[in-house]
Amino acid sequence: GATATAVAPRRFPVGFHWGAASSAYQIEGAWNEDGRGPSIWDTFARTPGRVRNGDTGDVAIDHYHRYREDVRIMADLGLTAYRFSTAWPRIQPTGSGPVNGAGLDFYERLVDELLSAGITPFLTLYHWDLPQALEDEGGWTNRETALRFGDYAAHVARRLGDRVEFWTTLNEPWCSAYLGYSSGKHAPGRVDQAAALAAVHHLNLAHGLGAQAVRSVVGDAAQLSVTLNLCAVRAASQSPEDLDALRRIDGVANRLFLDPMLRGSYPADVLADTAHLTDWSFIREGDPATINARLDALGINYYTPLTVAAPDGSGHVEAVTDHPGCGDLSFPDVDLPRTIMDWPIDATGLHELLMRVHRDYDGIPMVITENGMANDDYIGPTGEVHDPERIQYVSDHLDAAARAIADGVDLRGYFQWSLHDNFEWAYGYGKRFGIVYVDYPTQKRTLKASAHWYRDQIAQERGLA
Ligand code: PNW
Repeated sequence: GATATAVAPRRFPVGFHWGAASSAYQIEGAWNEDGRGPSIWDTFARTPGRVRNGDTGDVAIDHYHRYREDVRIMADLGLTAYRFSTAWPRIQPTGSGPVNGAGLDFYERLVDELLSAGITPFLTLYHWDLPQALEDEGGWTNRETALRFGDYAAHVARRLGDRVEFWTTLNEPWCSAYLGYSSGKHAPGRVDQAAALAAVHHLNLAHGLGAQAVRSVVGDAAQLSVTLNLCAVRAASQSPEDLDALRRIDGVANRLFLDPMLRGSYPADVLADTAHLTDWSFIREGDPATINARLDALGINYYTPLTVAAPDGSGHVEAVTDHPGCGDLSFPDVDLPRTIMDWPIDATGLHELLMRVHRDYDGIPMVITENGMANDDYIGPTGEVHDPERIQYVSDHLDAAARAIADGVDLRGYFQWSLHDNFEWAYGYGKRFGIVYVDYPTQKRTLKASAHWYRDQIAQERGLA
């Protein structure tokens, strides 16, 4: 172009991981191939009214058959890392019992393809596709599911532990527990706040058992983490009432996961706040120690901040709420631009969140395992895809991440959500998060302007440009 842009000084450490992320159910398709069993998302998506437009992941973006082309796209973008998840129901079709070798074969092919392209695999063991047979026994409300997860993790580690270094147990247990069992917006679609709190504990326990299993199979070579969608929560004012609302939502959204995982204990104030919903008797002796497995890094997904205020005085309590026990709180509108998900955009929330975790949890190394936005991309006359809003969004969030590094945060990587447009859960294919456009009828992939921009940005930050 006509404007010469000075090469910015490198703001990210040598060895920083530059990646993009995905998850099995959102991209793979091939729902009934090679012995895959049904998951709770197959069931949910087939239940009328649950997913917009009746969309399902049956075909998705057919990554199961097109993974070679997709790895070529990653290499072309200069990604140094790729985050994906393994589908439990491909590997154990009913969630327990013998391994389905054909299911593991697929991930072995994918990992080998990545490695030969020089791309580091970041493997997530669970991104929401619970085998339906386990849900039939209570799903995450049942302690047994956590034990089964530990076995599943060991199976994957035995097959791939010789070539995968970066292991993540769970993606966003907040979503599994609260969207799955409290507000019912995600599979399995239950609305029961007490069940959601039991799910929190069993997901935490699954994390601990999974981490233990991977560690014992792979040893110290494994880099272990969990990915949390921590809530960058702000109080509407500094009044004691609003600050107490902040404490409560932070407790349920963040500390209920962070404290047992990183400190080995549940936050007493949150257990007390929710005592009218559950007596927490499902926490057994020894569980907090199991959950407190040694982690090498924490994965953080960040999209948007959340502002909270005290109950409005009307006495009204929402019957259906994402956050158990928080139906009385209010969430005032804030004056910020929004994405087409209606999520407010504010990159300073990412800086706040990184600083807070760094300060409260002993400087733990972190990786931004998801960040990005859904957009109505504009397709130009020659098929080029324009998404200037996404470029601005990513650029601002990278600036915020760089600021956190300058302020002392040990940040190890940044992953775009997502590499491709894909199945956006309850929104189906209606919301596009990709930096690569997918024309669903033909499965044709086209790099959006943001993908070209990201390629240049990575090269520049790595000193290759
Ligand atoms: C994350 N919420 O999901 C997931 O890890 C991805 O699979 C997903 O595609 C991406 O973010 C974009 O949505 C979330 O309602 C879904 O607060 C919903 C919420 C948060 C995260």
